[in-house]
Formats: sequence, structure tokens, C-alpha cells
Amino acid sequence: EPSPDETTSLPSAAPQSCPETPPRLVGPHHVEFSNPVSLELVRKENPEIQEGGRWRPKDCTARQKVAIIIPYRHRKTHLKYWLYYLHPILQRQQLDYGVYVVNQYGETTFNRAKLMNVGFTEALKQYDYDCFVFSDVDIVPADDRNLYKCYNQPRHLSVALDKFGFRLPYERIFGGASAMNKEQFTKINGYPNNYWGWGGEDDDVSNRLSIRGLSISRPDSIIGRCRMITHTEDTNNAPNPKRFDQIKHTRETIDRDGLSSLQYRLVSVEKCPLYTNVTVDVGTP
Ligand code: UDH
Ligand code: NGS
Repeated sequence: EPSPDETTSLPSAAPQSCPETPPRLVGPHHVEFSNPVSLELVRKENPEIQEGGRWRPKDCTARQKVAIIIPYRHRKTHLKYWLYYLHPILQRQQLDYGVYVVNQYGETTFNRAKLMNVGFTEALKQYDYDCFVFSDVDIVPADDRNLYKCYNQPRHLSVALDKFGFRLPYERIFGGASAMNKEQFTKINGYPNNYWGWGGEDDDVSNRLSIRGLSISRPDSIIGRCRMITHTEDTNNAPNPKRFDQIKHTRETIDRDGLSSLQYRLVSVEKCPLYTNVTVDVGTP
């Protein structure tokens, strides 16, 4: 169909940039995890999502191109809830986005941080993303004014979690869900690759931000409300006993451990209807 410009024979103008504040946000919304959802239902309710879990607004040009990176292994029920809640939210936020589930291959010790680096690297091979949201699979925002985009400073998104009584457990926390643009992420040399098992890797990133002179930006604790899916302990992700010592040495490790030293074996990249599944062998400690 002709654009308004063609009917008046003006040269066609560049498509309008989307408004700074997305117009169709609903604010606080209900989130619950009592009735499991199917991928089929999520597809039906989100008919515009393209293969690989891609979407962009058609009536305006998105202000940011956002890759959402989810570290993952054996959490199918959580992933379905995440997709069920997040796809509608991300569309209302008018982002040009793609969802990347970075699945750790095999049963070796889990390495959340290295999966983040792999997600960043693999997403950039597919599209010219300028913003990266790193989110656990079990965190869902309860207010769509919490924009899953990048800011002038690295952004902590999951600031008011139900499990912490809707407030920060400590001021420098950067775990759960956070966003960094390409420049911020490369400035800190990405995540550390050598935190095997649970804990500390997010604190290392928090150290990296202050070492590089960056600060953490956050929404307020109303807009920043999030729900976490409760679950039993995972296998092969026991607390990392070295983490307390490791986070004391970020200053010495920041340059040699990170994007600059990232090595992995890509097992497969599969474009599923609602997300891109990147399966990777990250090795062993
Ligand atoms: N993850 C998986 N599979 C696993 C382990 C972790 O997909 O087997 C991913 C998932 O996205 C999860 C994230 O890594 O949300 C972080 O996992 P986590 O166990 O660090 O954090 P989670 O928020 O649980 O799921 C917090 C309670 C664990 C406390 C254990 C300390 N004793
Ligand atoms: C800190 C961990 C972080 C973790 C945070 C919240 O103690 O990695 O708790 O954990 N740091 C260390 O262990 C050094 S949570 O309650 O969400 O499981 O993110």
C-alpha cells in the first residue's frame, strides 16, 4: 500500500523513530507460575514473532536493537513461562529484539558467566545488536515500564525481587537480569569465564564496572518489581567454593579473563519459533 508520502509525491521520509516512551505499556501486571504454559499457546498469543524469536515494530524504527541472552540448562518449564510473559512485554516496549537461549551442553559444572559471553558473541554474528540484556530464565518483570533496553550506564533490571522482599539484598548486586550496551560490555571485557558453579560471577561483573569507572543505573522499586520462579536445587551447580577469593582479585583478572580469552565449542545454533537455541560446550573447570 502507498505510504502517505507517495500519495503527495514527496520523497519518502525516513521511517519515524519510535517514541521515547512506548505508548502501549500497561504498567504493573499480574505474574503467576501456577498453571504451566505450552509453546503452542505462546505462539498463538504472539503471532508476529519471527523464527529465532525475533521481532521489531513495523510502524516505527526501534530505538535499540536488543539481544536477550538467557543462560540455560534443563529448565524447560521456566523457559516457557519466561517466553509467555516476556514476548508480549518486549513487543509493547517497541524493541527490535531477539531471544538467545544459551544452552550448556553436557552435564559438566554449570558456568553462567561464560554462557553470557557466548551469547554476546553468537548474537552479534546474526545481527548488529547494540544492546544486550542478560537474564536468568526464572525472572519475570511484573511492570512493563521496566524497559529491557540499555542506558547511559549499565542497568540492573531485577531490582525488586519477591524473594528478597522487593528490595536489593545489597547495594552492588548486579545479578538476575541486567543490560549493557556493546561499548559498556567490551569496556569491562565481558563476564569472567572461570567461575564454575553457583555464585560470585555477577559480583565480579559489578567489580569490573567500578574498576572501569561505570556505575549501575536502576529503575525504582515499584517499576523494578520482578517475580522469580522458585525451584529445587540444580544438579552440577553447587556453590563455587573459590568465589570469595576470586571476587577479591577482579583487578588482576579483568584484562586476561573475559571476552579476550573466550574459547568454546559451538554444538548447534537452531532457530526455534520463539527463540534461538545456541548449544555450546564450555568445557570443564
Ligand atoms: N541455570 C540453568 N540451569 C542450571 C543452573 C542454572 O538454566 O542447571 C540458569 C538459569 O537461567 C538460572 C540461572 O542460570 O536462572 C542462575 O542460576 P542460579 O542457580 O544461580 O540462580 P537461581 O536464581 O537460584 O535459579 C537461586 C538459588 C540458588 C541458591 C544456591 C546456593 N546454595
Ligand atoms: C551473593 C552471591 C551472588 C548472588 C547473590 C544473590 O551472595 O552471586 O548472593 O543470590 N555472591 C557470592 O556468592 C559471592 S541469590 O539469593 O539470588 O541466589 O547473585
